[in-house]
Amino acid sequence: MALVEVKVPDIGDVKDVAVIELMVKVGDTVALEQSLITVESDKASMEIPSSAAGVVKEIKIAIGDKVNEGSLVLLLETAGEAAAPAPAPAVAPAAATAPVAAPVAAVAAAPTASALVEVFVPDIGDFESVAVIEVFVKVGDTIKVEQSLITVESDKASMEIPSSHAGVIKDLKVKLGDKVAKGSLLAIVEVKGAVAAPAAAAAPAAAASVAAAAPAAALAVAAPAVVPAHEPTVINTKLPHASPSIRRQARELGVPLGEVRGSGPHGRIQEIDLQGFVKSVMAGAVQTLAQKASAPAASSSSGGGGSFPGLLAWPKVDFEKFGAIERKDMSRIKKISGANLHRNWVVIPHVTNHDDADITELEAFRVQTNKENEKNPAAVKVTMLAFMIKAAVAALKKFPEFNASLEGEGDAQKLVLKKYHHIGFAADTPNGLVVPVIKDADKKGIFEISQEMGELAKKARDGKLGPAEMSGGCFTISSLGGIGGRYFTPIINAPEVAIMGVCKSQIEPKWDGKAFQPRLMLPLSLSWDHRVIDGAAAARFNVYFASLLADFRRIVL
Ligand code: CAO
Repeated sequence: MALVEVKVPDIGDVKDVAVIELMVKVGDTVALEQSLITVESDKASMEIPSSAAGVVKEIKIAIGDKVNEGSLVLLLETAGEAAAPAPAPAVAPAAATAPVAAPVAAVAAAPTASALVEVFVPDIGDFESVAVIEVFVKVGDTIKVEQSLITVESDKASMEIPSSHAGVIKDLKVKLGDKVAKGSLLAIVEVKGAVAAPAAAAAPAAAASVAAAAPAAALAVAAPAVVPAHEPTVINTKLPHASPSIRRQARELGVPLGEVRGSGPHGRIQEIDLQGFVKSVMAGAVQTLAQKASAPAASSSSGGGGSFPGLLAWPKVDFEKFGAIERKDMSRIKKISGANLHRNWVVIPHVTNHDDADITELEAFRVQTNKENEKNPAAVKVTMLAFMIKAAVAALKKFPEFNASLEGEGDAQKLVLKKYHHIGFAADTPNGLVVPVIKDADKKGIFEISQEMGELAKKARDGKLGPAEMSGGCFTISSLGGIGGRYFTPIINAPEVAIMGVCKSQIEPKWDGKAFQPRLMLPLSLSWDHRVIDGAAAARFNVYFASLLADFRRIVL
C-alpha cells in the first residue's frame, strides 16, 4: 500500500483553469486514466485523468479552485509498494466546440517517447459494412484528436469518422470504395510523447469513446431544433454525471440530462447516450407530451402518423388495383422532419398573415453590390435572404414576443423572452428539409451572413450539418423565392413562435397616387402562434418587416 499524489498533468497553454466538476469522492476506487475532475478555461474544458489506480483518500481541491500543471488534485492509496506516481496521463480535451465528445486517448504521457497507435472505426450505430466515400488524410499528415479521417456512407446516411489520437499518419489502411465496419483498422498513427497502452486496452477505449462521435450527420438528421417535451422514463435525482461539452450540447438540444441513462463509467453520460435519447424521443419510443395531448389514440395504421378520437380511420387503398406503383423508403430527414412538422401543425394554433414588401430599391442595391464585387474572386455574393435575416432581427427587437418560446403547462406556463438573435433558414436538400441557424445574426453584417449562409446551405446539402448548427434558433425564414410561387402557410418550427415564408418577387403595377409604377414586390407569409401573438401584432410585424426591406436605411434608425 502506498499513498500517491495525483497532480494536474501538462494541460497545454492554459493557465489558472477553474475546477468545474469533481467526478470522484473520498473512498471511491478509481482506475488508471479515469477522469477525476473537469477544468474549464475561457476556450475549452478538459477532463483530468488519474495517473494511478487506487482508492481516493483525500481530495485536495474544490469546485471553483484554479489549478495549473502540477497542482495537487488528490491522494490515492495504491496497491503497490512504491509511492512513485506513474507518468501523468494525457488529458482528454472536452472539445468545447466540436459536435462530438472527445475520445479519451488510451495513452500515458512519457515526454520523450513516441509510439505507434492503431486507429479503428468506432461504433457507428446500426451501420454494417459502409463504403468509404472520402479520405481526408494521407500518410505523413499531422492530425489532431477528433480530426475527420474519412467519410463513410450507407444507403441512409453519411458520417465522418474522427481520429481517436493526435499524431502523424504512418500508414493508411483504407482507400476509397473500401467497405468498413466497427473495429476496421483505419490508420497507424505515431503518437508523440506517449507510450501506447497495451493493445487490448487501447482498442476498446478508443472504440468506446469515439462511439460517441457517431454520425454527426445521423444526429444532424435526428436532432430536432430542440427535443420536445416528453414523458420521462428515467429520472436521476442526483446531479447527472456528464462532461461540460455534453452538458452544453444537452442545453442546446433541450435534453433534460436527469432523464438520460449514462452508459459510461459510473453511469457517466456520453454523447452516444445523448444521441440515443434524442433519437428515442423523436422516434416516439419516448412519447412526447405534445403527442400524448394531441393524439392519445395514435396508431400506425393511419399512414398519416397518428389518428384522433372521433375521426375516420386513414383510408386503406389497394393501389396496385388501379395501376403500377413503386414503394420507396422515406429518407431519415423526411421521417424526422415529418414527425416534427406534424406535431407542430397539430399542437400550435397557427395563423398566417400575408403581405408584400416593395424591394425595388433593395434588389437594385443588391445587384449593384454584387456587380461591384464581380472582379474580386474572394468576394461573397450577397443574397436577398441575408437582408431578410437582418430585417428579421430588427423586427424581433421591436416585437420581442416574436423572439420567445412557451415553457411549461397550465398555471406554470411562462413565456421565455430571448435576448439573443439566432435566425434559422429552411434549406432544401436532396434528403429533405433542414434548418441551419445563423447564430448572433444581430452582430453580423450582410456579407458575413451571406457567406455563412452559403457555407451552411452547402453543408446541409452534403448532409454534414452538426446538431449545434441546427440548434438555438429564435425565428425561421423559409424562402422559396429562388423557385417561385406566391404565398404559402409555413409551419412554425417549435419551440419558436413565428416563421416568415417568402416567395418569388415579381414586378407589379403599383399606384403612386398619379400613375401605376412598376415595382418589384416580394410576397411575405408570416405564420405565428396565436397562444403567444395577437393578430394585430402580427400585422404590425409584417408591416414593419416590409418597411425595412422597402427602405433598408430604417434598420439603423
Ligand atoms: N424572389 C426572386 N428571386 C429570388 C428570391 C426571391 N424572393 N430569392 C432568391 N431569388 C433568386 C436569387 O437571387 C438567385 O438568383 P441569381 O442566381 O440570379 O442571383 C436564385 O433565386 C437562387 O437563389 P437561391 O435559392 O440559391 O438562394 P437563396 O439565398 O434565395 O436561398 C436557400 C438559399 C438555402 C434558402 C435555398 O437554396 C433553399 O433551400 N430554399 C428552399 C427552402 C425551402 O424548402 N422552404 C420550404 C420549407 S416548407 O417545406
